[in-house]
Amino acid sequence: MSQALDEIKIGGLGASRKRVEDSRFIRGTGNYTDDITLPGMLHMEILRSPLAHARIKSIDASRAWQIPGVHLVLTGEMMATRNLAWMPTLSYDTQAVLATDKVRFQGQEVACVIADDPYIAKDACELIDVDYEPLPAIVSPQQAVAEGAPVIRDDKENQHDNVIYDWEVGDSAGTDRAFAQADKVSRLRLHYPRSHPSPIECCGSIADYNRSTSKLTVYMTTQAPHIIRAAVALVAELPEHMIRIISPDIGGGFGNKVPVYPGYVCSILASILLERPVKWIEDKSGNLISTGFARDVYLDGEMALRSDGKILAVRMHTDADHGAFFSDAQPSKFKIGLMHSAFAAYDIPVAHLTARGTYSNKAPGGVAYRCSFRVTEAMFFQERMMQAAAGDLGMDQAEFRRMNFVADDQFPHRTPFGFLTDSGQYAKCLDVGLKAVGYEDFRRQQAEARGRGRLLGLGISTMTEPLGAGNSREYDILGIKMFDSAELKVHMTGKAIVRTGARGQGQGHETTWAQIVSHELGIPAEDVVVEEGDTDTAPFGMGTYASRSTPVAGAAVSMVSRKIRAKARKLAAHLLEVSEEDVEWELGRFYIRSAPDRGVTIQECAMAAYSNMPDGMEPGLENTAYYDPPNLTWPFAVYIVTVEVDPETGVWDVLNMVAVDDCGIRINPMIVEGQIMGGLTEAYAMANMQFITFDAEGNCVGSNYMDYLLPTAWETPGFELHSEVVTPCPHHPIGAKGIGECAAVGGPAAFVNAVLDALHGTGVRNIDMPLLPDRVWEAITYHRDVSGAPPVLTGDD
Ligand code: MCN
Ligand code: CUN
Repeated sequence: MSQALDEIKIGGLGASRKRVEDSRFIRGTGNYTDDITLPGMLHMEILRSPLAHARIKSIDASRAWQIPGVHLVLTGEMMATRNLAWMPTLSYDTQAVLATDKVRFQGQEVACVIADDPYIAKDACELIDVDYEPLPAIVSPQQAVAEGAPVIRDDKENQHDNVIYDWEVGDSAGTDRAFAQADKVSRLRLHYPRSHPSPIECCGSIADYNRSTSKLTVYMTTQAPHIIRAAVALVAELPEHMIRIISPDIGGGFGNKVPVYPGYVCSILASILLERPVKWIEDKSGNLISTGFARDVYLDGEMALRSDGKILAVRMHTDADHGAFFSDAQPSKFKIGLMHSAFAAYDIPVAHLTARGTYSNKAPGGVAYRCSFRVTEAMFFQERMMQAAAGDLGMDQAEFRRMNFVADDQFPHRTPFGFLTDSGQYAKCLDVGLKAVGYEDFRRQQAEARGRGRLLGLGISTMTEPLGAGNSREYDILGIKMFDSAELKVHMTGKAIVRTGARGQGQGHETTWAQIVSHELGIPAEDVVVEEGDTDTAPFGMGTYASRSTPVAGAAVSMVSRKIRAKARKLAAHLLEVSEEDVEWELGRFYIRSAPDRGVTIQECAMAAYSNMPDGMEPGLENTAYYDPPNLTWPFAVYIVTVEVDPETGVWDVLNMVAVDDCGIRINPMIVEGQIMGGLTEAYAMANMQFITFDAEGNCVGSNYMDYLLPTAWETPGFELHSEVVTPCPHHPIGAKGIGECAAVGGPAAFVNAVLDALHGTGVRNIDMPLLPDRVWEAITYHRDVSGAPPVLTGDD
């Protein structure tokens, strides 16, 4: 206990330390990509396609070249001469850098102008004449596979239709057998609309090629700088040691800053050609129209049930709309990400999932927005299906979940799709949530209110998310194994610097990694500085997404600290003139077992590493650890929402929302709560207001914040967070599991389930997100399901 208290004092594990990075962010002294100005820097703007699908007959840039201040106009044709018109994606597909043959989505990059300032560049873009021959657009997976559909990717030799893959996982025959024995089969079909991470900062880069040193430095908004370095080395055929990627402060990523975008590539080529720094900063509509979409899947499935409520099997199918290029950033083995993490929390003997990915005339999508590779869609379907099945059985929602949960003593548990979950207390989380929301009481109120024509509803959602890819046996991106790293240097005065291969975008790594060092070594957290994002200084790592930082890089911070401690122990033995076996450790201090008063601090050991090391010992106190996790971490959460729906208008208000998150040991409880609140806010936005849709010509609706709504503090409901359930991760060095995405993953179904619960008895089984008032009203008024994306209204409507 006293160690725990001491540890809180020095800002170690469990301390709600204030975020150290915030002192610069809230003073306006952060250093974002757009804050950086280099001598002689030029500015790049991108000309984007106004059409979703069209053949390019010609591009005439002569008028643009004539504008004073224009240095370069890049077109696909010029890129092609350097073999850069196309680039490989992270999913073994190709993506046009600048269009040559056709444009395949509205907003696609067609040309770039590099000029003295961004305004000249923008003006010059408008003088580029592109002659397009419009082609019919495909905006859904259904259209993509229809007879006679135009082939979008006719650039690919063996591509004769719009299907990217047909993929399956699970046990098809076993699932069929289980369905044959079912007392009841419950079915559900739904659509998870296309959404966008929309971080405050858009994407951008400053490429700076120096001819005299042959060094290319790129400042850019990337969540994974080392991956970008490798990609640039391989695609542009530049020597890797001459490439330095620096990811400065990032104004939110949420997955938007994982992929490689044409703008990055063009700014790099422009800088090489012009031998001057070239800055590209995307504008808001460029960001919303062309980068990093998520979701856009149809999910279909059925559940085989025994009449007592036991789930016997699940069958799922998904149609995923990937847009014009298959550019998902995800582990290579899995075509539809980790969609097959569905139903991991439930004890279901057998399941089968089929997935079909198709091209469409939409911007490339499939980025996992705040989601460990399609887990959001998986959990949404799972929890909507659970609600539908409980309803079909006439069973209580909570009871149906509880009876099917994997029990605490069933771990390690093989999920129906083959993952191995290792820990959790699912029923306990549910109980805490039900108690907090006052379940029985609410059900009484609900019945009573109904008598008076008021519609109250309660929705439950649970989620368990596979966080922390690798292990390297199963997880790789383009063949690069997924693991991570940390380097720790303890200076002679006992102050330290830790660097990792991760790259925070607002998650608080600068605060929490120091806390891990503090926990392992007893060095006060304020004496540890954290640095990430510079490939010349940080050890190799796969970056920050899929909430993998704590499970992997965070674990590496622990492991490297332990290596330092092992060396410090030798130094302590030397200073205390005893053998190493006689030395004991307590937080921040080694002492002699038989004489506990005689000891040396970790700071004294650090000084000795530079001034008084034993004969033969290598000087210094520095080390690096690469960490390849034995398994993913499996956090669990229960989210419960209560709502009131106005039958006259379809408007629904959240009365209460309770979140019970078990992410194992919390390094910094305050940061964890911040992550949960942020995720719940995004979940609320998805359920309530957000969608990006396309008209029949492929025009994107949602390319500005009038159409794509972000929730403000005004709309966002309050959240009641519970932290009393803690199941340490059995294989993580400090027992932590990831948390960054959980609430965004599990949250949406809780809201939707609550609204549908309020409509109980009307026969309405599904309303697809977003639950806009007119859609809810339509369901109530006409007693019917409301499916698909909201229609696009045109001027004629
Ligand atoms: N943490 C903790 N105890 C735990 C788990 C985590 O104290 N048991 C802390 C971590 O130390 C870290 C934070 O919580 O400071 C999030 O940790 P983790 O769950 O490991 O997630 P990552 O750091 O890998 O962050 C990625 C995740 C993802 S994938 C998206 S998307 C997302 C998210 O984080 N993007 C964000 N949260 C975001 N928060 C902000 N402010 N901005 C973004 O762009
Ligand atoms: Cu999944 S969005 Mo986050 O992984 O960067």
